[in-house]
Amino acid sequence: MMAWIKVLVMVACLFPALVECRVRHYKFNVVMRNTTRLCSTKPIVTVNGRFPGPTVYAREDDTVLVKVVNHVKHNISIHWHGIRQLRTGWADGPAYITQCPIQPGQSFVYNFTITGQRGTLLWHAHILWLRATVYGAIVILPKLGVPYPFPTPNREVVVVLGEWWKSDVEAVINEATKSGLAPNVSDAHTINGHPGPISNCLSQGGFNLPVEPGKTYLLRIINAALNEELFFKIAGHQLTVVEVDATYVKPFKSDTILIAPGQTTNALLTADLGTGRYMVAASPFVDSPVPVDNMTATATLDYSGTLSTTTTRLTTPPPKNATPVATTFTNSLRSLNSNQFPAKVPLTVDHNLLFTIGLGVNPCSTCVNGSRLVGDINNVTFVMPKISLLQAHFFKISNVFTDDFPGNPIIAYNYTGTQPTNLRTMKGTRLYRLAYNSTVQLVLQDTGMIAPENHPIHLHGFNFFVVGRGLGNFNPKTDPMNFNLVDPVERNTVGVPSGGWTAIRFKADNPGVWFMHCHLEVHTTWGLKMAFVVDNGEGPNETLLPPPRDLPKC
Ligand SMILES: *[C@@H]1O[C@H](CO)[C@@H](O)[C@H](O)[C@H]1NC(C)=O
Ligand SMILES: *[C@@H]1O[C@H](CO)[C@@H](O)[C@H](O)[C@H]1NC(C)=O
Ligand SMILES: *[C@@H]1O[C@H](CO)[C@@H](O)[C@H](O)[C@H]1NC(C)=O
Ligand SMILES: *[C@@H]1O[C@H](CO)[C@@H](O)[C@H](O)[C@H]1NC(C)=O
Ligand SMILES: *[C@@H]1O[C@H](CO)[C@@H](O)[C@H](O)[C@H]1NC(C)=O
Ligand SMILES: *[C@@H]1O[C@H](CO)[C@@H](O)[C@H](O)[C@H]1NC(C)=O
Ligand SMILES: *[C@@H]1O[C@H](CO)[C@@H](O)[C@H](O)[C@H]1NC(C)=O
Ligand SMILES: *[C@@H]1O[C@H](CO)[C@@H](O)[C@H](O)[C@H]1NC(C)=O
Ligand SMILES: *[C@@H]1O[C@H](CO)[C@@H](O)[C@H](O)[C@H]1NC(C)=O
Ligand SMILES: *[C@@H]1O[C@H](CO)[C@@H](O)[C@H](O)[C@H]1NC(C)=O
Ligand SMILES: [Cu+2]
Repeated sequence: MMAWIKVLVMVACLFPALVECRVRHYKFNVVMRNTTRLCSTKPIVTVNGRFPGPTVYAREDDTVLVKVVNHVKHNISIHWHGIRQLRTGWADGPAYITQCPIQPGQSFVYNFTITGQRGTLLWHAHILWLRATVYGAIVILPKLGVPYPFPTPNREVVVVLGEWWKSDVEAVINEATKSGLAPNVSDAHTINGHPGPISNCLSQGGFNLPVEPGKTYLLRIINAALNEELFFKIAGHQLTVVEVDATYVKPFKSDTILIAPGQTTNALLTADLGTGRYMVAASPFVDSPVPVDNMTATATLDYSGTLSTTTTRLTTPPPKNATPVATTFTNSLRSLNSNQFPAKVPLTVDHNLLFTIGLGVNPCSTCVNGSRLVGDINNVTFVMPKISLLQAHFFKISNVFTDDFPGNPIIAYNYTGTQPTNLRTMKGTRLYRLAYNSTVQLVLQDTGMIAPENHPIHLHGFNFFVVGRGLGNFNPKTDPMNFNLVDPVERNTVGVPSGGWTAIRFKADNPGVWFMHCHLEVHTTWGLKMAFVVDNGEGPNETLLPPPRDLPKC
């Protein structure tokens, strides 16, 4: 009898709009599935055989328990991208940073509580390139009875953007790792798993979004692509942006949304055209001379009652190098900063950091050119450890990492000027140590090594405020005078402009080891990554919990 009641409660809890549940159970079976996209059949790694994977629904303050069972031959781990994981770093997910991978045949229960967050986030695999097909949405509803700070939509729709390779993605990155050159770009972008009808594969339908005239829809847009920032547009309609990375923003209208891998955007769409069929487009944004998949993914917005003979009204995506469109969107983002949702920007700074982010070239005798492309932060190309950094930190295991990550470039140079002749980097598993509650100002400075490029930098375990942004080299004397310390946007992933810089601030109020990396997977693979280690504060509420018993072993 009790067992049946437990099962009923668990099932009911999958419908959070109907019942209140403080604990939500999910089961993720990692399995292979054959699929046909772009008219080619291939097996892909999925969760529960679904692509994109299942949406995780929860309410603010809920505890989420996800049992991940690995039925495939790859090691796996899942990251709950943007979830703060207060004191529960063990459930964060990046392989060899906070846990050893879940090996074939094994399982692990991710156990975390959602505190002080509501909105849209995403989950994805955080090992190798498996997140190409292993991803899905996280929808965090406000506490029961608390309304959105914007008009309640009639319906909500998850829109996950992705990237598709005809080949096996692990073969793509393995080939590149062997040659030392850049990996092949993808063959298509996708909207909810579909490249859309306008592609060189006529048999494919696309994602269809049915709407009724006069109604309002909340689009929960997620960029789960591996390597490309995307523009998102709907023919004939404006979107009202109300939230990014699960933080509310001051609403603003835009016909184009810019979204980097790892970012999320909630936007209201009013179906105010009465009838017809309208093209939805996701296209790349790259404003540097690097190879890019230039395919546009399409879907259809379909008004009820539209005749089947009606042609779809098309939209023209911005050119892929449309920096002004991207900049206008980025500059429109402001925290809501209301009484209920204040922007708690740190006003004092304990650690004033400048990190250069970019690429380099190191010798490699077995590589095609005798050299290998690498990524680095402050000239350190990160070397992955053999056991997780969080375990090494918690159990005080030595010789896994050092805590001497340079807070500033060791050699200062004109970062965005003429390319230096020496493109070499050094290797290391170096972390930057922060005392609990210390405040950080971090300037992320793009370099022109190889090519200036827009890097979406993601910090685990924290939200940060984006207080400033500019082109060229950051000027520590004049640029801080223009910082926005009142209502800067709060997020977990920020695009550093090509040949420019972005300044962020955060408070180190979460003990543990927290990964920071470029969310272009190709750059992460190349070593554009590092981690912060945040010490415990005072008392149990400021102390990292002990590891769960089923934490995977290496
Ligand atoms: C996928 O298709 C191949 C070839 O048709 C088949 O051998 C394999 O069993 C299928 N795998 C799955 C998981 O369905
Ligand atoms: C989840 O973690 C909490 C501590 O944060 C613990 O009290 C609870 O027992 C855990 N639940 C499971 C099912 O492991
Ligand atoms: C990468 O692209 C090249 C050139 O198109 C092709 O020959 C190669 O097979 C591709 N590699 C993979 C793993 O798909
Ligand atoms: C897209 O890229 C391919 C290969 O790089 C190129 O041949 C093609 O001309 C490009 N198309 C557009 C519209 O830029
Ligand atoms: C490496 O080789 C490729 C093709 O062989 C060439 O296009 C490229 O310029 C070379 N890159 C470097 C950094 O030497
Ligand atoms: C850096 O180089 C650029 C391009 O050559 C130049 O315009 C700029 O003035 C230089 N900046 C500094 C601080 O030297
Ligand atoms: C980076 O490190 C390499 C290897 O130690 C060194 O040769 C190079 O000068 C360094 N470059 C910078 C910009 O610090
Ligand atoms: C951290 O800050 C909170 C207030 O924000 C304070 O209550 C707590 O004592 C501080 N802890 C430490 C270790 O400074
Ligand atoms: C720890 O946090 C809980 C929940 O926020 C609170 O009820 C409790 O008083 C705190 N304990 C201490 C020692 O600060
Ligand atoms: C899976 O992870 C374990 C533990 O780190 C490692 O020993 C093993 O080589 C990995 N397996 C594969 C196929 O990468
Ligand atoms: Cu990058």
